[in-house]
Amino acid sequence: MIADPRFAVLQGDITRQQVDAIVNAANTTLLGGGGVDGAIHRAAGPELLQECRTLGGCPTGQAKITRGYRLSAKYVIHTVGPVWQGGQHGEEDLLAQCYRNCFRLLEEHGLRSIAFPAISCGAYGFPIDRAAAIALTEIHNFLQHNKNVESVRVVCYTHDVFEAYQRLLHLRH
Ligand code: AR6
Repeated sequence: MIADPRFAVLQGDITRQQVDAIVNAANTTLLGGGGVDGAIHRAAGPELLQECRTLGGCPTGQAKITRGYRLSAKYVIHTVGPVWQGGQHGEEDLLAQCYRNCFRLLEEHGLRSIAFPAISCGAYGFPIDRAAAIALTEIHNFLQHNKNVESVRVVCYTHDVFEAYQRLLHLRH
């Protein structure tokens, strides 16, 4: 499905990515947490939390942008994925909205490269295969309509997430 050379799935640490923006899987307070959120705040330094304090939180499915401070990435796009509650609470649509709102901010700021973690696939318990399918659909739709962006990456921290993406990519090819 995504045969676009601008797209890649890799295994690694998103804080090390040299892209215009990395995406943070945050919570509605935007004041930090565990998982990828904790890793991004540690790598960016305390100035990131200071800026986040000015944002007034973020509803689930929405996204807000800050600078990247000590990260290689110039910006952090903070989005809040849904907590998985069995699938009957709009979780799939909310997760799709996360990706769309991150891409909207990318375009609004004229940025050309972005790296996503597996939003909601850790503490928030979203089934990985379903989350990966949603991510791939949204990334595909975005790349179809946007020809200026140079790179969209999904950075998987764990092998199970990486394998889920690989399975889907093979199925969809
Ligand atoms: N680079 C890339 N991916 C990572 C990294 C990293 N350095 N560290 C973890 N992951 P999670 P969520 C993966 O729990 O499910 C936080 O406390 C991880 O293996 O970080 O959206 C927030 O403050 C998993 O595949 O985010 C919220 O309270 C994926 O990132 C809550 O967790 C997402 O796992 C959000 O939960």
